[in-house]
Amino acid sequence: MCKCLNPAEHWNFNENPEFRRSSSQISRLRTPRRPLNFFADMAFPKPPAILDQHDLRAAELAQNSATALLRIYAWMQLSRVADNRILELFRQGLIKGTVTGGQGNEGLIIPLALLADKAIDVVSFTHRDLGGHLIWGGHLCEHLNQYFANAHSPTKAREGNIHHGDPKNRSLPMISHLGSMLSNVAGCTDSQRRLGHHAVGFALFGDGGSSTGDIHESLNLASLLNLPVVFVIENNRFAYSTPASEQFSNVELWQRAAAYGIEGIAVDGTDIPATAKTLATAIEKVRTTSRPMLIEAHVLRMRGHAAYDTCDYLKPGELDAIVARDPLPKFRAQLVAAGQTKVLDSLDAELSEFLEACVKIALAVPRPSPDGMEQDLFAPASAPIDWKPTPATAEPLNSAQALNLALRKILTERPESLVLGQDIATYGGAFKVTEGLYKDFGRSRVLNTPLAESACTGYAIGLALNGHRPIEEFQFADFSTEAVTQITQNAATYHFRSGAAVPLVLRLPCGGGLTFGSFHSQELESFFLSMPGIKALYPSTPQDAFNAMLAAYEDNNPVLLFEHKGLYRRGKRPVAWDPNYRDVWQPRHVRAGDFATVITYGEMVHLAEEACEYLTSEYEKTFDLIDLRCLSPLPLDVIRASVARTHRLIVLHEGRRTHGFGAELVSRLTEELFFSLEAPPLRIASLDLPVPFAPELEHVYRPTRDSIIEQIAAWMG
Ligand SMILES: Cc1ncc(C[n+]2csc(CCOP(=O)(O)OP(=O)(O)O)c2C)c(N)n1
Repeated sequence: MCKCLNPAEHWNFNENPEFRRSSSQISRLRTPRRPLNFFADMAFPKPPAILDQHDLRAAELAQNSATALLRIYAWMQLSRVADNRILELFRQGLIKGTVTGGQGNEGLIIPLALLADKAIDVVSFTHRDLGGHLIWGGHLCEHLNQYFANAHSPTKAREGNIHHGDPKNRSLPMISHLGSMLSNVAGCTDSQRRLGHHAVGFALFGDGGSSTGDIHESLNLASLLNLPVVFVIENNRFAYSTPASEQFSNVELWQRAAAYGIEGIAVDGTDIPATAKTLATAIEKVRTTSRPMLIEAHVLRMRGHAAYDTCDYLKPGELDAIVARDPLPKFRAQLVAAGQTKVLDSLDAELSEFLEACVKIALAVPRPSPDGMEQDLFAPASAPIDWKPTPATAEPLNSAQALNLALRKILTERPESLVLGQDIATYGGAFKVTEGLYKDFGRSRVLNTPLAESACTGYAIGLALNGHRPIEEFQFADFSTEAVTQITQNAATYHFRSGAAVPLVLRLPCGGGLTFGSFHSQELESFFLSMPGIKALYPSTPQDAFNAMLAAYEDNNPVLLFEHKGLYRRGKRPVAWDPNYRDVWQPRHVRAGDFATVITYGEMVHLAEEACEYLTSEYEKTFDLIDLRCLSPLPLDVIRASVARTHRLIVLHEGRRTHGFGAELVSRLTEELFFSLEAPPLRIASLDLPVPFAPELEHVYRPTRDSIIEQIAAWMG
């Protein structure tokens, strides 16, 4: 049974009629994406009739149905000849990059994909699973378009090899970082269950991938949250050139299941009928119990890791021994023995003819155009949310309370929302920002997570892909480095490479000045924002914190919400529903002046105000002080106008100087406004050091009111 969620509570969520209403809103909000079979009405060759069937029923297997076995064979054979042909086309230079074949893996992936309920289930195929992609949907021509990276490629030729999927139909495209997709499957499957679908997730990975931390985090999370995910290890005994003996100790991988409190089994992927029957039973069990399961599938890799791999590392005869165990001829021989020779011969011929016809068509598709690449980085704006105007709070609020109020508003008005993070439930979060939410919204909406930033972020990505809108709290921004792959490689690239939106808010309590030392004080904005595809807000007042939370929430992209810890309890202000809350994506003019433009954000806004006040009274110079508020996409218009007027630029931030956010701001503005500048720009930032602990040291490390005044005064000469 679930150790974390009370199932009844979990399902209340789905029984909420308001939520059902909002599920339809959810699908409307999802970014429209060209379905994989968009070109289906174009002149695609008609597949052999047997391929009209993409499903397999357990009952058919129990009866040893000849048609069911032939269906498995047909898809296996198509997958095999397609993989072989793709390799040939690569060698002819017609496919670029590389290709990783699934020859020897079909005995697992074909029955699995046929048994899955493609209307509701979730999957992320690996680089050995072309057969699975073919079964899940789309015409063979479209899959070939992906390999040819042509104008009709489902990834718009932005991803190669087998990095495509069909997120609209819950086939989540892989990124290269092995292990990363497991938690996405877990999240998307949970989303399906929350929407009332009896879905199962299929999370596939190799024996090499089984060593990654993400695998452990994801298995633990799925077990803890009672997520119906079938985790399948495609154990072909090699990870590139590394044999299993150098990957893990001499253990059966399926036995690791016990450590997660879940069932584990092994299947022999060269025995097709047995594998199919075992999978059918296992999938049904996971579907009905909602408990995850770990399956170790013993499969073969009958070629090198990828096209270029010559397998020199294998012992003499080793590859021959592997090829001799090829499941496909073995299975064919069983069908021949059952009297199917003629059917098989004509099927083989038909499949080859179909493949050649598809190759011909895909080869004729024009090369891709770079048009739209930059526009596609971010998902388009969502439809505006009809927030209920709420009266101003009776008492003024600090930033932590303002964020809490915004979260409460979101959870109240938006049933697709949920909040997750470490210690955020009964404890209310390390900084009490989520205080009281668990009590009022329950565990299905306000979810404590284990210490697993990567899998929890991946889980949130999966939820977001299916129309939920998770808000994840990192206990300290510093720990987001544990989730760098999920944030920067996975979530941030999703729309560009697949057209799917990932509406995700990542809350990052950041900044120093509180004697928290190196690993609880950092500013990570330039670290993350050097990667494309991430939006970021950094509010400096309680009202902006409230507005930023709503604005980030409704955005269709991953948004980092930087929350300076020093601001959580710095001063209270009235906070009210603000119909112009989206203005937080633009800078705020804090004070007007004409001597120089000062650009800053976060806690530094307050220090800058004090410094400007002092400098104005001492030097009789006025400063145009701008609170940037939005760090990505960078809103430069207001700043340009100010610098064009003042002719002097000062950038102030708490992050480190080298490769800091100021470097980007200064170079952008200097590139454009060089000839209107009357002085070299001034950058004020922290030292290029880890954040030191003792207050005396941290005082020197980061800008203070006095050090800001000193540096500006020196710069003024
Ligand atoms: C996290 C990560 N590290 C390294 C790589 C480079 N790499 C690509 S495939 C591969 C081997 C994977 O082996 P396995 O998981 O057993 O899958 P197989 O290729 O054998 O199907 C490696 C090391 C990667 N993709 N991801």
